[in-house]
Amino acid sequence: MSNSSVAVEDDRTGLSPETLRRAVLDHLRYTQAKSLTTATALDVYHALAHTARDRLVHRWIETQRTYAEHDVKRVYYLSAEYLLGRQLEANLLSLGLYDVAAEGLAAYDIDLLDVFEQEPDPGLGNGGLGRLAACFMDSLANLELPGMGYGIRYEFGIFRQEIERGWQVEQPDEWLRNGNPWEISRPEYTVPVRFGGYVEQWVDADGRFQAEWIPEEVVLGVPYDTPVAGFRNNTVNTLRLWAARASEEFDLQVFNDGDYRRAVEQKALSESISKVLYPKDTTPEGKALRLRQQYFFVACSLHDLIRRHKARHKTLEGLADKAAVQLNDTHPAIAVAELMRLLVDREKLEWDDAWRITRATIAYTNHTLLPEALETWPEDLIAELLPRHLQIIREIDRRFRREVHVFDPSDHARPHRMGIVEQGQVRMAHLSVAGSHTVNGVAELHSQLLKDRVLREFAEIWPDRFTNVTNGVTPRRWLLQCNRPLSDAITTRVGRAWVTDLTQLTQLEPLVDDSGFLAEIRDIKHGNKRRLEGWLKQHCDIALDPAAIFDVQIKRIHEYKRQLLCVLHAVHLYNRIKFHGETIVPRAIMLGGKAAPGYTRAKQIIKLVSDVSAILNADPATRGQLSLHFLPNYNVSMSEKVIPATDLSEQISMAGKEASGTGNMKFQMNGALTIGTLDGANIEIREEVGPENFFLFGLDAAEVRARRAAGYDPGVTADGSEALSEVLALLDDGCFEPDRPTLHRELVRYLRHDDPFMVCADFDDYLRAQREAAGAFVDEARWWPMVARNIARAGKFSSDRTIQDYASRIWGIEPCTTVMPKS
Ligand code: D6G
Repeated sequence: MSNSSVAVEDDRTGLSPETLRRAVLDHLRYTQAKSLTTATALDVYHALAHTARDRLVHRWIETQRTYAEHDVKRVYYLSAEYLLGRQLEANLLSLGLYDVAAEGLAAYDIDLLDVFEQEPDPGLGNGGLGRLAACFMDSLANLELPGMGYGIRYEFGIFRQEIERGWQVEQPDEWLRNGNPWEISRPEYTVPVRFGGYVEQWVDADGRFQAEWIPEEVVLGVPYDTPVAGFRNNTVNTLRLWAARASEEFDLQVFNDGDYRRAVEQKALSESISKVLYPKDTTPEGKALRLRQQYFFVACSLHDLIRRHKARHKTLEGLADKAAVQLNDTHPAIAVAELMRLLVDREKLEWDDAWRITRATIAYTNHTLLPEALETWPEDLIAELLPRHLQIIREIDRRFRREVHVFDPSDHARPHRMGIVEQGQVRMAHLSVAGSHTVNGVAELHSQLLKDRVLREFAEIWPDRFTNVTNGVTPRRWLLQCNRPLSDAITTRVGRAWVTDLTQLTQLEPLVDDSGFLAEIRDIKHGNKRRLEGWLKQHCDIALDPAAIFDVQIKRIHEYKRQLLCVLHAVHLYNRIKFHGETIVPRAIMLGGKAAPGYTRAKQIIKLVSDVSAILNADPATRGQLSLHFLPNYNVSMSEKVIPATDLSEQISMAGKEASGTGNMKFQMNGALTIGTLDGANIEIREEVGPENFFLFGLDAAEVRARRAAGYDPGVTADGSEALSEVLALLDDGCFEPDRPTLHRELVRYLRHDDPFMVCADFDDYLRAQREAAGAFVDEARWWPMVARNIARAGKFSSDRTIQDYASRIWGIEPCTTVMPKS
């Protein structure tokens, strides 16, 4: 680096090692007010984060300017959840500053990896749906697509999970405690949001019906912007999250009278809206606060995008040409009614015109087939909180039923089955379908089941409205960032283009039998396993044998995902070793995931894993052969460590229940083989890798239905399986619950009598597939080519492909390259 080039580089934006070094020292001094001698690891994190942020801001401003100048069409992604994961490492990689930062800090004896550990994991989501939204943000920026995420700035994200005597205990997640260097508040764009009150109606001089909502309460939405950078391009998009603020700090009169508590009560109530993420995964929370959250962020977001539109256009007539609004599940479904309200009441458009614009603007993604997860709200609750919206929803419903009736005038029950407001409940999925131009599922099977079952009658009337967009994950975080050794090996063989075009991995195809390449990916996997072993030893006091198969199931704990199968398999292996004197292929089974706080069965499953692992790991008979572990507080940053070290990926939901899954994809691209059912995106993964490179087991969705229809009796099924009978007997005898064998007995009873997700029916076939996997694992000449084929054929599962698909088929948006000013 010559001195002259240093001299012309801008200190706030330059990328040379020397400029960066100075920038970090400057931020340490002037942002953190510390010297090198007084700086803590947290100070270094903040200084480096601000250094990266400056460089993002530079591009951010230019991206937003470019979009505005070209008046581009943008997608607005409305999602109640964003499970972002840590930002510093991702941003350094996007900016191309990772290696420079690592070397620069090394000169001060600071390890960059330790700096990353200072960052809290922002957990503003529960699981797959929220992480998908984060991957989508990444891909939009990578593809230079004009897009913006809207959501809620929860003060507390998903709870921190502690395990006490085997039980999950929830602790608040204070992710903002040490400050958040990535967000910038924009109080200038604050939006007032109304709640409650009543509607005034009259007919104006032109004979037109008019309505005005007179609210009882106003809460303020304050936006916080987080930059989302594309990979080594100049695009930086915005994730805008809304925080609730009271419209009045406190009632001064009441305060002066000495009633301090009452004076601040209203403030606390208003601000509770963005206080905490609902820690429910798939079941709706029936509380008013949840509905307040949903309306709050939808109202803020629509207000904001309309403000942007109106800065350039006089009317909202052409809104759909400039804005695509995507509903991430039904959580933002109230957007249909809110947009209608704005168009009809405020813009004074005719109903039919407003409806045409609304439907041309909004699209809806369905994420689940579980009937209990299809959100409904009591009509009374909407009447109380959003009286005008209820009127609008009723009118949408009235017109909608008329269409349904015209489709099949003979079927009088049909409008009731399909209705939006029925029996005092508002069905948000029906509202979403009615108010959208496109409805998509998230994997082939899921989209098919939506059309054939859950939303069949809608698809009969509007077949063209339904489509599929299979989920994907960003290869930047889920390969480049989390698995540097494998990334480097891939880059050495096929070049670097795979980072932004994952289909390039097919270039590895000629290498899948190349002994040099196979030895390399084997060594990489072993290295990753040893690193995980060290990390789990240090942080969780878990001991692993790196020679064992790392057999992993990490995801939310839910009956349909069947963590029980995985535990029962562990008990089965224990039984074989301990009581049958057999030897098995060494295996370390790991489960991780959070249970919804009110979901008793899920919490019992965690307890079962803990109980079984306590006995099994302490027994000398299992030494060198088998261990079972519950990984506490599973989150994005933990998964970044676990996934690259995994050999066997457990994707074992009952067929027809998991809409897509995205963990399955992350494991595949990191060289784990899948043991799985024909469910969600597993089907497409198997199609890509070939059936010989996938351990399939279990009933498929049609067989599940047939079995149920034929009268499934899990007790009889269990009795018919010697292996399962022995496993259930051990649990029933209190083998793993010596003090008080009640919980395990209850679980056995549940399996033998209820078994709603057919654990018993799939058990023997699961064991068969597990034996096959173990056999393959010890046959290195078989295993590593299978691994290589899985990696080479992961290209389809990049969220870049997913987003390209949404952009061209649903949103109608195009790439727009950021023009940087000439310096
Ligand atoms: C981001 C980046 C900032 C830009 C702003 C635009 O905060 O440079 O000015 O977005 O916001 P809108 O005016 O588009 O809402």
